[in-house]
Amino acid sequence: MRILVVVFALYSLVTVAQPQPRGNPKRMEQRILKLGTFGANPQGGVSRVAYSDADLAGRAYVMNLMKAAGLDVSVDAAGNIIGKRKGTDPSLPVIAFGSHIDSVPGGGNYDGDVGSLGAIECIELMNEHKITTRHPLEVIIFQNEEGGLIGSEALCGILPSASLDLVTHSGKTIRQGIADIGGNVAQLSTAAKPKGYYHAFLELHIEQGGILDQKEINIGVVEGIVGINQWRVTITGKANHAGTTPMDQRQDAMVAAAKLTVAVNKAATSVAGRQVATVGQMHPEPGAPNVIPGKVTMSIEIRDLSHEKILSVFDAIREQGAAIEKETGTTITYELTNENLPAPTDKRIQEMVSAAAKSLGFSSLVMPSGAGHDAQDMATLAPTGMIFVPSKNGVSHAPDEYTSPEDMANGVSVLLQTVLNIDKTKF
Ligand code: HGY
Ligand code: MN
Ligand code: MN
Repeated sequence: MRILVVVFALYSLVTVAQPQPRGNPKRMEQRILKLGTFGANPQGGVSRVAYSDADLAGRAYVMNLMKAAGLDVSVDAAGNIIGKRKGTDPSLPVIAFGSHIDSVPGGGNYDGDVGSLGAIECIELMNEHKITTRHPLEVIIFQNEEGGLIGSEALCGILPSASLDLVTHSGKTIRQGIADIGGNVAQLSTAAKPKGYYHAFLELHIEQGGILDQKEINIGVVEGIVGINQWRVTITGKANHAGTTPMDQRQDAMVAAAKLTVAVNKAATSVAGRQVATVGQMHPEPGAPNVIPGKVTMSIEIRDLSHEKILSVFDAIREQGAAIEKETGTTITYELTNENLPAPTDKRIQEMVSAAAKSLGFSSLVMPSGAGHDAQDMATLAPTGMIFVPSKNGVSHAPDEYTSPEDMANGVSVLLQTVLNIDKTKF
């Protein structure tokens, strides 16, 4: 009898003391540098814009990693890459986690990539530690996140059909792009998942701001993701000779655009809150130094955790715009080209992420996301959580975007523990 007690005590000591699996910093670094070669820019960083050859090459690379990790890989009708791993109970809803690998033009090597490779790393750890889950798992690499969360919108059944004809940074329309990456626009609706299909969704992502880095905190527990509205603005004046047209007889679209840009900044800074507003694109026509621009197209983007705040800032801009039209003799029109609603994350998952970080010995901070993410679409389908890791000097969407191998691996360790905790939880 005594021997039995000793054996049992030893066994329980070993199982209880099992260290939690930890992300492999070397493997994460090796893979993110390899992924960074697809669309690499000479000045550093990447331009792996959606549907480009670099995007196709990057997708092939991550699909191979997913297959090698034993996932059953497919591309849905929207062009999202989905890697499935069986659970012990196939009747249970899916736990999904993932991110994107497309980048902005002149972007960095970590935005989206950490969460995509981190999801695959999570599966590698499960394989190495012979971990099985009750729920089936899906690793999702969403397509064209940077073009307006296109892949996750399609997967959530909320992609406006008008979006399909938007021309992307690759020069292709979204419709053409989806075809080129293996989707099938004619069957787009088959990519949409019903409520109840997912048990939960998690996204690991770089913070893209400087809070964690400055405060030297390991993990961000995202409480909510900002809404993003984007408009295409067309300003029409009158092209004329730059030399012979007196200053008081001009209808200069560029002057109107300049005044509107200042008005955008003023509308965002003149009220309290975290809202942000940006003019990122401006295109004067005909674009010759000796011709007064007769037309300017430009972008306006407004973000906030409150959709109402976004609309009120836009109203203030339009009011200013009306005065600018009168002052410059131009007309200004606004076309909404993208609207992603703000999304709070699930409180229970927030607590699980904080608990996982603590159990692994990491510091953590509950914080909002100023960047948009596929998770904000997934939050319309299932309880959703986001895990942030630090961005060096808070830089993102730029060549010197950087997150250390250790920070990437920490994020993976927290992702894995949270997935395993969700697997044991009935929401
Ligand atoms: O623009 C964003 O916020 C995200 O990086 N797509
Ligand atoms: Mn991103
Ligand atoms: Mn981005």
